[in-house]
Amino acid sequence: MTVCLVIPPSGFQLDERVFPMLGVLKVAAVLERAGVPVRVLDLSAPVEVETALAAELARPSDARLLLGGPHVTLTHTALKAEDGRASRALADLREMFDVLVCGDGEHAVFQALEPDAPWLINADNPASTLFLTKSALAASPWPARHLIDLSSYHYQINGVPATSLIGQLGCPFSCGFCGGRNSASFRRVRTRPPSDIVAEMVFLSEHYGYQGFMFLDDELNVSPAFGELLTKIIDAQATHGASWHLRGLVKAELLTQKMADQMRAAGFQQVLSGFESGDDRMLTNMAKRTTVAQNTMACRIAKAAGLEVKALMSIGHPGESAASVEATRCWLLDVQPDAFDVSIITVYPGTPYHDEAVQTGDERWTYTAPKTGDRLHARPVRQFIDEPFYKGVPGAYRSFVETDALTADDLVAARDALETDIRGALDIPWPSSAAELQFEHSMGAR
Ligand code: B12
Ligand code: SF4
Repeated sequence: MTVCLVIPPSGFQLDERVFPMLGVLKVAAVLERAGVPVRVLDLSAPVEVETALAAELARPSDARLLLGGPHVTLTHTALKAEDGRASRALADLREMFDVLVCGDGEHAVFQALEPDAPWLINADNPASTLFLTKSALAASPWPARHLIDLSSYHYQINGVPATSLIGQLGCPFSCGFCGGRNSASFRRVRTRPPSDIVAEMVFLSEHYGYQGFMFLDDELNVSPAFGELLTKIIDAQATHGASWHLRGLVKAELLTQKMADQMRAAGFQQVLSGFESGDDRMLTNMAKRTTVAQNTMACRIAKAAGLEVKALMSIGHPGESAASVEATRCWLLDVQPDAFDVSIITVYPGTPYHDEAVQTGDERWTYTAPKTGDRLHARPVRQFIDEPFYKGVPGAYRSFVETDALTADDLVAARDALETDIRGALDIPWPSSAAELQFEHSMGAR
């Protein structure tokens, strides 16, 4: 039996070769380690899609089709607060695939390959042996990057060739727009041993020549082991005579001056943070557990350490209004980030905004913020039809949400105006390359 893992193309990204898909490559790595013949079909570059499809997707009729990854995990998680939408969404997936795998794929994939595999394998459950414990995560192989053409991926951090890696899984917070707050895989912090993370960085640097690393962890500083990781990164560079450029996300109110200074010493050039809004009521409504003042302080701390700040902002929260968007504009002008982006929230299954909403109309669900009673109305995203992207082709932005004060079109207009205004005022250029245009997003390449 040969397993072919497919990295799917994304409908809206013209150039996807920025960050390789680490989850698929992790699954490839465990299969390879177990001696299962495995190939990765990387359809993430449109230029190759047609040829690849023609050549490779003529799959044998008895081949089993598996689906794993965050979307199936989150759709399954949404069943916990079921009102009919989640089972319909899961049924749609079931219609297209033979086996759905929720949660960590490292052990679950072997069950999915058994001849009598059930249609759903749930590894997103800490009571299951399929859920990776911290030690199982530590023992799991690094992503099998050698199975793709890594040289065709192009990403730089301040001029040095860079690639991505994951140091830890999970975030304990419960922001209303964020997927997985009811899912152990997404919520429970599982940290790889700092020495293993650093060994992967050394390998990537020695084997592929990377000098830059983007940490795709949700929030680096929710882990108590972050300080130890930074120390080990500093030591590794001294040992190997290297000078790495790093980027990663931090939770604003947890950023201390000592931490920021240590991050800078470790080679961090920029921190990204989901400040989201310049309006305290919006921060309350989204359960961000931070305030505007704390966000401002985080920017000052980062800048004092010599770190650039990328502010990840979003609009379209419960109760969003022209006044709250204006507060966000004023806040950005006040803190003057080095880079920023503004997205409109999309309500996905597995987020509190989705799971805690009630139907209030034909194709309309309403989430009410518990503390203020402010409302957010969303229409369901049809995963295989809609393209709920944050920023793909410029000018093609759409909103799937509205508030009592702002319609979907108002939100799009407010977002576009906010971005144009702030870029102009702070002299922050628009992304120029195709890769930047397509990957500028809350985890953005820029
Ligand atoms: C990095 C990242 C990105 C990067 C991806 C870059 C890249 N190519 O890797 C970028 C910036 C491009 C991105 C974009 C988007 N993202 Co994003 N992203 C993430 C993030 C932070 C980490 C993903 C990751 O690498 N995880 C680590 C790997 C090891 O885990 P994994 O991928 O889940 O894989 C494991 C399992 O899922 C499983 N598995 C995965 N694939 C397979 C396949 C098989 C066959 C099997 C058996 C198992 C299996 O096994 C793996 C190992 O355990 C996640 C949040 C998170 N914590 O996961 C959000 C997340 C995946 N993103 C999300 C969203 C919403 C988006 C956007 C739609 C945002 C937008 N509106 O534009 C876009 C969509 C892009 C697209 N391709 O269509 C949501 C997904 C919601 C959903 N229902 O799918 C998440 C979960 C964030 C959240 N908490 O809400 N994202
Ligand atoms: S947005 Fe960030 S802080 Fe909030 S729950 Fe998601 S990962 Fe955690």
